[in-house]
Amino acid sequence: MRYSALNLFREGLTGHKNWPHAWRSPELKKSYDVVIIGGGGHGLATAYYLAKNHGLTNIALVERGWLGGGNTGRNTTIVRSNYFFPESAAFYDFALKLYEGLSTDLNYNIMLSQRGMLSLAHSEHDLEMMNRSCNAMQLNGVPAKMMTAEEIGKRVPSLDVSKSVRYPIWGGLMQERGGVARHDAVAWGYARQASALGVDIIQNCEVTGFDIEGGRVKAVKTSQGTIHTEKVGIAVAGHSSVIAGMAGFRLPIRSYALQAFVSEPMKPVLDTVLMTPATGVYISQSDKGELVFGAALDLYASYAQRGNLPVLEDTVAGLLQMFPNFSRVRMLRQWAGICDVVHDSTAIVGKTPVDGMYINCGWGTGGFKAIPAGGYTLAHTIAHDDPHPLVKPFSFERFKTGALIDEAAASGIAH
Ligand code: FAD
Ligand code: PYC
Repeated sequence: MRYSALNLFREGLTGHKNWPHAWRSPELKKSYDVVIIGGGGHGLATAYYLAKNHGLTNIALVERGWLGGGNTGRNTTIVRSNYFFPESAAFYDFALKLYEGLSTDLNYNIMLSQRGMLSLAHSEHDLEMMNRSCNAMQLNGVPAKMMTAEEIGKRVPSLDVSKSVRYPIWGGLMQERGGVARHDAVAWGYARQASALGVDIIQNCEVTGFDIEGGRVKAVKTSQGTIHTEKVGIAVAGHSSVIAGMAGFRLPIRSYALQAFVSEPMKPVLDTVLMTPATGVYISQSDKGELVFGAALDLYASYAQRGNLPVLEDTVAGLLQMFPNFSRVRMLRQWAGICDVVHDSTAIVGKTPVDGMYINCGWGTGGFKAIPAGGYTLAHTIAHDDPHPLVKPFSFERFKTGALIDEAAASGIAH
């Protein structure tokens, strides 16, 4: 089908009856070379790079709900690589570079908007820490700059930069390449290309267990039947401990709800992504004009994917400290996703204690920005049975050796 203006108009009038499906919906086969669990961004990207970079196409991707229905479709779409340690900087900047070429690579517009990511300092201490982060980023080859309060006031005129507010602004750390990307498009773009390369995407297919013999995975049990395979990639975000439990190992993870909110749409008022450690609030404005914002994790571990009222109240209070003129804006909706948090705020990507089983998890509140690199490196790890160099430091082994990478400050959200 050609995407001419006339065709778009005709399809709009006829209920999209001739609209081509973006990906196939095949029957599940009895065996595959690789099974990927989880149809979020990380699982879909893994399947895509396995097919594209490693020539493995006899793959099933199984998703218990619908593609992107987990955190990939629930996040606030911020992409950035302003991390502190060299290992994280290398990984997240690789992710951002892949994002920069992703619309072309997937031939699908992911609406990447590099409008700048600005973290605000509200005390001398914040400013010193941000100076350190800025220096670290530059040393790691990631462009960044510090901004004064005056420069910030000019860049974000709607922000209250006066000295009389509860959290006066002392300056900020800017990554100009940071920004936002359309989250659904990332999932759909990877799905479309993975499917075109031969990956079988199976929705409404829940993994319920594994057959493991002599320490090696032999089959995945699902709500649609057993799939025989020697290689399994796990990318299930908020339910990693549940799947690990089915395979007989434990992860150093606690799972919390993280909420987000959108306002009614408004005319353009904010063209930079802002994050403020003092209140934990972050905010951007979507292309539709909605304010998209959120703050800290809920305070207690839970799998209840809805969030609670006290965090909502704190978030709105923090937002109004920054933007008193938003006080009459109406909130449109609220939602939550479950985030798997590791105590050093760094993900786990690599081999598991079960041979042939590989995992990508523990992104906490910040794995959307990681999707292209998470998929790329997990695909390499599965194809070679050897961790990609970028994720060697993110291995499961680090909890034995003690080589933790504490990125709590860079996570932006209180962890
Ligand atoms: P998901 O997209 O959650 O995919 C995992 C999939 O696994 C799900 O679809 C689920 O249904 C499936 N699954 C689970 N169990 C099974 C099973 N037994 N069988 C089959 N399938 C199963 N990150 C950022 O970088 N920037 C942000 O601005 C940002 N904002 C966020 C805001 C909120 C409110 C939340 C909740 C998260 C935010 N994040 C952000 C984090 C980010 O969304 C996640 O880290 C990322 O989307 C994880 O992707 P994923 O593919 O691993 O997981
Ligand atoms: O990692 O940038 C991030 C983020 C913003 C909101 C939630 N996570």
